[in-house]
Amino acid sequence: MPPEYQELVESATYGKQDRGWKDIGSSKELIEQHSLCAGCPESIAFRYILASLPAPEDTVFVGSTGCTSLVFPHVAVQNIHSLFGNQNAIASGLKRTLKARFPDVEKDVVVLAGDGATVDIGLDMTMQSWFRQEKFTTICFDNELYANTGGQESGLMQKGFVAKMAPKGKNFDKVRLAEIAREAGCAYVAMLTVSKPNRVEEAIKNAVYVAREIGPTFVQLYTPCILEIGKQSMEGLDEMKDSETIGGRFVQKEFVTEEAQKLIDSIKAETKIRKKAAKDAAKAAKVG
Ligand SMILES: Cc1ncc(C[n+]2csc(CCOP(=O)(O)OP(=O)(O)O)c2C)c(N)n1
Ligand code: SF4
Ligand SMILES: [Mg+2]
Repeated sequence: MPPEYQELVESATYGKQDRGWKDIGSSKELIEQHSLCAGCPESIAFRYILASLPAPEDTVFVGSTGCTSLVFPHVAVQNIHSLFGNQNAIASGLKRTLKARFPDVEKDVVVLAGDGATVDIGLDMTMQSWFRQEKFTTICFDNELYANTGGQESGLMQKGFVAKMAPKGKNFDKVRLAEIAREAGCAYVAMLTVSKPNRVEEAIKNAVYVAREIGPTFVQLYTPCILEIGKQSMEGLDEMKDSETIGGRFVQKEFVTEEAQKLIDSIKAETKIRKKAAKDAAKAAKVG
């Protein structure tokens, strides 16, 4: 294994229960020489997600063509690249197969794809997996256009926006995907930007735990394409912060079923007890 990958495996991604966004300053989940544009918010979104997975060793990502897929060769988590738009169909088969093949191990399947793949070309596959109540998490990196192919209009693009390959401007509203996910049967839905890592961690953990026990979950993350909206590499964070203020299109939203909320509360309580016990044990070992 190349040394860069060894570092990812040994120092970051694997085998660290209760790892989270606070740990990313001391280790890395993503090789520095990744192929996203400098300052692209997708890179930090990837780091937060990878640091938040409850069991990265037993997680398989399913990706789709687009800027998101450029990152998968640079992370240390198993992943499958699917034909554009087919990601939720592939994930459905994969989750069922893993369940049959490893009945005693919890294997998490997480789809990670762009808005074009999730909403436009793949909407049928996305929604059918929710209707069937497939037990995996779908994450959409929403950059409000087709970035990888030069800026075509997407259903998640905001009304009136003029992109390089959509010169007349979008003439209908941004599709309300979080509401569609709720109505199509997702037990946990979150929509937010990646400006606040603690919120991203919470949404990812909740989504993965709920998908294990209850049913499909969906997380929509605003990861602006700085290149296509004409921002500099340092301006992604400000763009996300502006979009999440009151009245903005990315004000944080969460839809949680009663059953999912009960599960989330019980996992939080267990985690608190486990962390306190670990802290007490570390203190006792120091004194001893
Ligand atoms: C079957 C198929 N259709 C179309 C394409 C061309 N294609 C590649 S990336 C892309 C757009 C990706 O947009 P999105 O899913 O929003 O991801 P982003 O690049 O914005 O992260 C398209 C249409 C393809 N590779 N395969
Ligand atoms: S084109 Fe846009 S979304 Fe793709 S890597 Fe560059 S900034 Fe990120
Ligand atoms: Mg996109």
